[in-house]
Amino acid sequence: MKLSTKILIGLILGIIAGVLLSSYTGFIKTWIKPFGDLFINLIKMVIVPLVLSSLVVGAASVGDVKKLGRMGGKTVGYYLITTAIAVTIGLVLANIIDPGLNMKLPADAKYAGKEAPPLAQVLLNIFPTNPMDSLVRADMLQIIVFALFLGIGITLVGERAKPIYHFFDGLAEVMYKITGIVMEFAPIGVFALITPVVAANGPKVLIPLAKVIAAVYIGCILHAAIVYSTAVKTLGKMSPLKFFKGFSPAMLIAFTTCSSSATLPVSMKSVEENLGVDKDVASFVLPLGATVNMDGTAIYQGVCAVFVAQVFGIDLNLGQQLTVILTGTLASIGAAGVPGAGLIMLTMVLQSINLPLEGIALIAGIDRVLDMARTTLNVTGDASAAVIVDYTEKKVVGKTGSFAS
Ligand code: DAS
Repeated sequence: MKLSTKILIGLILGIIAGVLLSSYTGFIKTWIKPFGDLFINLIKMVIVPLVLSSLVVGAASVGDVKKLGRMGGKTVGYYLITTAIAVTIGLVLANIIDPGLNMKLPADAKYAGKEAPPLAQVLLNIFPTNPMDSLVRADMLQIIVFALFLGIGITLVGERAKPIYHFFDGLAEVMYKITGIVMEFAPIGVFALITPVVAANGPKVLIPLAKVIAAVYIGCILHAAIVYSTAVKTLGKMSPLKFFKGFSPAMLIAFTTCSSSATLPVSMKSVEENLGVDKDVASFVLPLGATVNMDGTAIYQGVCAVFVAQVFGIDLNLGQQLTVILTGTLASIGAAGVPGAGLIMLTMVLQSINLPLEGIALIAGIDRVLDMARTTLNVTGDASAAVIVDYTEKKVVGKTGSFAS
């Protein structure tokens, strides 16, 4: 039986268990949830060495900085365009569904969470001052930047740096192998991750905010069905069915872990083994996407901005909605690939159009359910970029002969 089928069975059984055991939270907490935490810890264990080694090898084996620059330009350009479309879809849907109309904020609703860091600081922080510290803290953006410099440095030094290249090449292979072993545990891990979420988010929590949930889920499904299908078909020359089927294991892991970075090893394995994407493309596009490309989060920002405005009886004018598109895109770039990151970035979007942060307190209660959809879309957007960049790079190589390996 295929791994994705086993994971799907684990997901379905977990949902059923969550419904049946919803009043036995103590049992779930003691005997089920720990297996979910164990699974997340195991996949998190491989992220840093896997991303570092595969990116160093990716950057070094690209052979020349020109190709790296071209891949980077295509990747970032695609990410920005699809993210701006995503925020717009979120805004349009929310204006149609009106999730916050006639909803009153409970008097005790207070948002005491963290606020988003200023964007300039996020962009400056990308460059590490101490790469070892970045590795210890698993700061993915800093690790990516350091790995790119290291890979380019290996290329420029040439023969004498070959031992370093072979070390990272071997480490990448080992980490891929460990990822495969960990993934055998995925069906149990997914079961144990989804059961407590279903038990905690029963109808009593979800129904009052069903419109917000509907707007985010419909937005994510539309974005995947329209934008990604069109993009992989026209720009990546791949059938959308093959794309979604081949990437489904990673989508299921994203749905249950709510973490793009925890899903990264599975994303890389899925695009390489099921979609034929070259390793040096996957190890460049996916780690970058897992930290800066979050179309699901962008949709969520658009929907929630309108929701909070409606709860407070505030009409958003066109200027404010355009501001939401800009800040929603930037917020999704700044959000980390971890559970709940989008909720923190929402403070930036609301502040940009002077909406009260108290509105976030309402969303916080269902944020985990919204995070499942937005994280799944986030990682799927990264995979669509990998397919497109891989196809266009193969076209370029086809035209100009093989690159220096
Ligand atoms: N959970 C985040 C991710 O891993 C997205 C978010 O919180 O918006 O992609």
